[in-house]
Amino acid sequence: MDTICAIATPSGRGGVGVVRVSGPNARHIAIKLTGKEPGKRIAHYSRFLDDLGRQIDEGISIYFAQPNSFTGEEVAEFQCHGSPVVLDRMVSRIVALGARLARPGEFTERAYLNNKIDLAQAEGVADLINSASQEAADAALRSLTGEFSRAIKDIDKKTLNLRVYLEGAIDFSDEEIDFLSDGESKNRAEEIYSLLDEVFDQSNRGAVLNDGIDVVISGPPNVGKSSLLNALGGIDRAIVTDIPGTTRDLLEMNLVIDGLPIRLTDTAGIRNSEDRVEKEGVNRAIGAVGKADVVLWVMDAQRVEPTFDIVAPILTIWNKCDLTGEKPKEIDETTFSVSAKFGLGLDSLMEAIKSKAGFVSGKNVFVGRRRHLEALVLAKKNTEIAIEEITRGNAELAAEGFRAVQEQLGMIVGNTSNDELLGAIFSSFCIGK
Ligand SMILES: Nc1nc2c(ncn2[C@@H]2O[C@H](COP(=O)(O)OP(=O)(O)O)[C@@H](O)[C@H]2O)c(=O)[nH]1
Ligand SMILES: [Mg+2]
Repeated sequence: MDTICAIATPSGRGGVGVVRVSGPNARHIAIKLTGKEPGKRIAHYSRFLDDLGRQIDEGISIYFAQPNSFTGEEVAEFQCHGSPVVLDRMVSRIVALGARLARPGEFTERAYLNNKIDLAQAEGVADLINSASQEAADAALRSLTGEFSRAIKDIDKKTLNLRVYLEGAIDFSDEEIDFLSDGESKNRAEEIYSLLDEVFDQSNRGAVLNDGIDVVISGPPNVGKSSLLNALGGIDRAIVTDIPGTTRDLLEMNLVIDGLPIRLTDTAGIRNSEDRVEKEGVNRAIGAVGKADVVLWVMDAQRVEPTFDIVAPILTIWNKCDLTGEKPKEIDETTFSVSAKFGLGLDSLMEAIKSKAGFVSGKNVFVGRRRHLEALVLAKKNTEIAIEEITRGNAELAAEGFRAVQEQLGMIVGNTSNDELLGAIFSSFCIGK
């Protein structure tokens, strides 16, 4: 391992800027840069010096001796004034003293390679940095601190124990003992399945929390789609007129509701039009509807409106209830009577949007990454197969199924991983982490 360095604070000016160094040269670099021997884990007030002994800046330096650092290597951190010029000079000096610039996520990658954290925890670091809401941050923290990994490892251990038990059945198959018919293995296998199911559910909820959802407002012209966007977003963003065909382009707005990031898109009203611009707008609207997590199909409550074939989960909204005398309300689980203009009936609509997208707020949500969910789905599938084999009395095939389960669980925490996967995970980090 060579020595890496990076500016760990965001680019631009700030009160403080931090430069991080990790690797075998870190201590040597700290001595050359500050002119002093660093104590371990002590904050030193230091002058930072260039190669001719001229001062670059003054600030705090901290040195962590191996293995008691984030990366598990020698680490030095220099807290300077948050000037891009100062930080650049610091980095140039450190590179001249024998470090190279770190790749994105390389500090965390080293922490993983040095067994300081497992892969799911490393992902938690990135997810915490990227989290857009309190709930997403809490979920990421559960991964970072190892709560998610512990849940996975607990299932892994139970799976291993059951495998051992089943192998016993294979070894003693000539004798009278009938391991598989006493129900013990099946009970244990079913417990594993339900634990997997629970973690999957917790992770799935976290995935929604992290990625957010795409909500697209669609419907015929002039029904109040743009008014609904403005009402849900709480600002006058889209142009509202009584002229059909006002909205042409897709108009996006980002909201966070109860911690759930929502991308709300207003679209052109769907109708046959000779106008080339409007036609293009309608095409884009249909494209957006095709990619939505939830479609809000808006109609004018004063009229009988045409329906439209949509594959995505859809909520039907009868708007302008103020004009019909109808009360704003939830007509059924997927149909709502609202007034966008007067902001009536929108709370229950918002709740429905969240549940339609599969979002349930609550505790114990894990940040679920796509790859975690995929691994858990496969693990569940293999458990099902193994349970079937137990029922058929095939201890050997059941054990084989649980071996596959363990492999999937190992992928999540990184016991079994490959360079390509690691590359994909760590390259999405920011530099300096
Ligand atoms: N009375 C009433 N008028 C509304 C309501 N929502 C929209 N409108 C009016 O309907 C017209 C079309 O609204 P707009 O939001 O531009 O519809 P869009 O073409 O579907 O985007 C405008 O004159 C709005 O003021 C509502 O809830 N009540
Ligand atoms: Mg509009």
